[in-house]
Amino acid sequence: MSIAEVIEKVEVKNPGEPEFHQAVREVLESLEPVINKHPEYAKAKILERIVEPERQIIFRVPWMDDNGDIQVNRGMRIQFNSAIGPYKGGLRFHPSVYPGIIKFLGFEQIFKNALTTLPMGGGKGGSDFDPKGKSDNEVMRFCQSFMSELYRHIGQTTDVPAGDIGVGGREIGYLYGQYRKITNQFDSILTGKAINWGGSLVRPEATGYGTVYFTQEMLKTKGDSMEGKTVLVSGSGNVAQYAVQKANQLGAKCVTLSDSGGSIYDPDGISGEKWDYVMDLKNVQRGRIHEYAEKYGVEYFEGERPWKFEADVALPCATQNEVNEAEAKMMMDNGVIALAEGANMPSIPEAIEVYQDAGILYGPGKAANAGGVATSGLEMCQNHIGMSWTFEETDAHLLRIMVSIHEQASKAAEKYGYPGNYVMGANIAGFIKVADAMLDQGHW
Ligand code: NDP
Ligand code: 2IT
Repeated sequence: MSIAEVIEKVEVKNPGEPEFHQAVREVLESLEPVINKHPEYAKAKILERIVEPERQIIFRVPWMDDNGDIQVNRGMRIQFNSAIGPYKGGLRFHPSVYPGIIKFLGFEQIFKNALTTLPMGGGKGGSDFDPKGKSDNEVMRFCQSFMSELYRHIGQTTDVPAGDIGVGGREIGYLYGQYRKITNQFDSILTGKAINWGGSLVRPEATGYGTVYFTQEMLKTKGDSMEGKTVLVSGSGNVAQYAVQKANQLGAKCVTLSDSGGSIYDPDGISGEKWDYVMDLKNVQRGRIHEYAEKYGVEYFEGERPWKFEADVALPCATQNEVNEAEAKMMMDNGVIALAEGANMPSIPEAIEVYQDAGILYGPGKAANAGGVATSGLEMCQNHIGMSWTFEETDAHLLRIMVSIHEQASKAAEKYGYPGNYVMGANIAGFIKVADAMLDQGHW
């Protein structure tokens, strides 16, 4: 089957799942030169196999709200590919979750995890549960019910979930508590755990830090750095928060944040006490970003995304398809020279074309945001050896891994005739590692 035929078959077999189609198309369209050079992949039907999840689990999650009413949500875990290690990838709790979203994320995760240099396969899960406006007790009861089914499908050498949108330290705690209650085991079955019960230092920071480390590596190829750069950041959750902190540490100035309500623009930069305020607002008060504008007297743009301001660097850190073609053009006109994706698939395909036509440094999510899952791999490693590393040791591993991902993507892009194209490079390097493992292990 040609690449176009495989894509078409995915569309027919997975109707109504545009995000999954988009992710498959983006990866497979990069692979033409690889498939031409390696007929053994076509012979072993690697493409046809890699687009089909190894296993998909969908389950009922009933829970009781604070009024005593029973609510019912849908839970799922898609175990996509375990050729190079146990399934690994986050859980997303958001009302938009349905199999098409989880498949797109699980598919991306296969190649991202391959780039981390660590032995992790790809998977993803979640629920259409909306944590917004729920009490801690409601979130706990939901997590307990979710884990009461999920526990039988995961394991430290089988599948190790973690956080994603709507799943942070609080949810991982409740999920882990229920796993222990059911199994009587202190297994390494989740990452993103708190530091006092098996978590790793730097895991909370890792995705945001890693995205900025990757940006720094891209800038280095032009003899440039983060120092003095003005940065647009979207989102105000885990990834955005620590992207801002690391950018500040490297001498840049972050001027925007957003949430699903709108964006704030603070031309003086979000640092020091203002950054502490965002951490408290989002992680403790669970408030909205417009409250920042009210507190610091800056502008709030309701219902708008933060891409219209002058800047050198852009870091989309909220969600999929949050940069459209017009916004991408606006960024190019406003001076953006580097864009790295903290979020998964935040740029629509037409936006990516705009970046590539303009020749900016563009780091796609599966390379730029791999620091989160990489540090999850470091957390598993520490759990397995029964030790914990210092912040400095773990951060040094993270930096080394991000440098390696940049190098793998650059080398693969160059080898296959697309120098400087990190989309081609990341897709090709990630794919080859998994495809070779699948070849080695026979056709199943
Ligand atoms: P959080 O839940 O901590 O934060 C998500 C942020 O994005 C919030 O500000 C949220 O606003 C905003 N957001 C979510 N959905 C939408 C939407 N549909 N429209 C507008 N804004 C939205 O999640 P994370 O920071 O963990 O995740 C952010 C992105 O990074 C996701 O794409 C995730 O897949 C990716 N990622 C996360 C990793 C991790 O380790 N956590 C690792 C690698 C990638 P609101 O509160 O209003 O919903
Ligand atoms: O998209 C991602 O890489 C994550 N949400 C992190 C997954 C993980 O297992 O740490």
